[in-house]
Amino acid sequence: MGIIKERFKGKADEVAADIKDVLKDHGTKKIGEVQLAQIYQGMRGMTGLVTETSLLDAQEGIRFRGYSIPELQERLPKADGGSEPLPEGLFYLMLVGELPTDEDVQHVTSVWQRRSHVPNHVFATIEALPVSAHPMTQFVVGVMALQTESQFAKRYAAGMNKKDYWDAVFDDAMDLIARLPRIAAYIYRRKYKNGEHIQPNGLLDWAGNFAHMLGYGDNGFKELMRLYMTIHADHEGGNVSAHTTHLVGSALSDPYLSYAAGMNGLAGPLHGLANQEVIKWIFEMREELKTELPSKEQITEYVQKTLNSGKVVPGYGHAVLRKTDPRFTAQMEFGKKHMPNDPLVQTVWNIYDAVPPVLQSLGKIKNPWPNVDAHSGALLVHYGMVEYEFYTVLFAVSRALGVLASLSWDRALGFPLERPKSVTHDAVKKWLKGEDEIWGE
Ligand code: HAX
Repeated sequence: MGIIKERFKGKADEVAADIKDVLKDHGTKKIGEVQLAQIYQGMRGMTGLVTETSLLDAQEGIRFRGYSIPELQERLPKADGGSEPLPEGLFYLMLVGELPTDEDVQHVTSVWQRRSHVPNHVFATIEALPVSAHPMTQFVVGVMALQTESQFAKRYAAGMNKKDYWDAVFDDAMDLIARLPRIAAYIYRRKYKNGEHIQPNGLLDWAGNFAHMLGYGDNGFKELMRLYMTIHADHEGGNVSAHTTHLVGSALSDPYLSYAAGMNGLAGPLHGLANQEVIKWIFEMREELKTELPSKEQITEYVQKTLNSGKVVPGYGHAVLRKTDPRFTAQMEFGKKHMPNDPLVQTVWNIYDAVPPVLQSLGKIKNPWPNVDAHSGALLVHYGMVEYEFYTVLFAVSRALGVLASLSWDRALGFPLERPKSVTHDAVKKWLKGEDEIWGE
């Protein structure tokens, strides 16, 4: 067994034994109280899942195994000469629950390098799609084509013992993460760079090599990718992409099928696609106002117009967070350090000043503050990546780290099929009249 696999299994066995004890002593204890509105309104605030890799606090933002983003920026290993964390380190932390050493991170890098080969039929499958297909469509199709390589699916078909599910899921998770940058870069070069592909550089770290294959040799872009891949990786378990991956995996669909399902959810505009929508919205505003740097007054007016036409302001609001997203702040700090005078980046900051008071004045929005997607596009454009339809693919590559570490935990802890109860509106009304006592009491 590999070093990380062994450490992961050791930790998972400890937690599994503890869960058994906790359930034996406290299994009937009530956690929260479900209100009728919650089952109609997206289950907000309803605790319904256990996800080990990270925990979201509405005021403070995300913590990965207890560490905030600034703490990770300080404590996770960096590339030589770099100052942003290596996402390999975050993956190790989410998986094993402890901060990695430099050697641990080098080990993850080299395992992913070794496992990064993508078979030709995956590229041929992508090539069968029109080049005009959205990059997220091409990406998910590529992942589905790669499912032929699933060790879980093969071992299950051969009659695997349920005690070994975690082992096959772990191996699929490592293989898939290793291969995703190649698939994503292939789609980018196919769609936007005349199919001029760039071979991987085996000397680079996972995110650095991804930047290289995308065609961005600049050290600043490599650093941005390391930060980007770290901060987009996980946001506890209830968001659409994480929850979907977990749900589909609970049917023992293999990690390729589960991750692809999750990424179909990430491709929605209220979730990960918001990152392309933000930059599209800013470009349209600049075009309409005929200025590179709209004033705060102009932005305020444009926001009103967006709201009046029945659209959301992309990049603002959140289902759980009630403060500025620390992932936004981390990107703002990156912008201040590397490109403080970039007019697009300054526009993102002016929007940050202008939008919250307008959203607050509507009185119905629970969180008027920016989320992760409000900032990311402007940093990418600075380095020349203007093709905003591709942005959600970057998010998807990063999100693999969190959802696949979580899927490994799901199987190691032996979590069962997820199957909550649903009711009809009619049944609710009967229950309210006291005519139906079957559920809810
Ligand atoms: N602009 C306009 N209206 C907004 C809004 C925004 N940015 N955010 C929320 N609202 C509206 C909602 O549409 C809802 O309106 P109705 O009552 O008319 O339906 C009302 O305010 C209450 O919504 P809420 O309770 O504050 O927010 P939700 O938990 O329902 O939704 C969303 C959270 C993130 C979906 C929402 O804030 C939104 O649509 N934001 C814009 C899209 C976006 O940035 N998505 C990315 C979120 C982060 C993420 O997942 N990244 O991947």
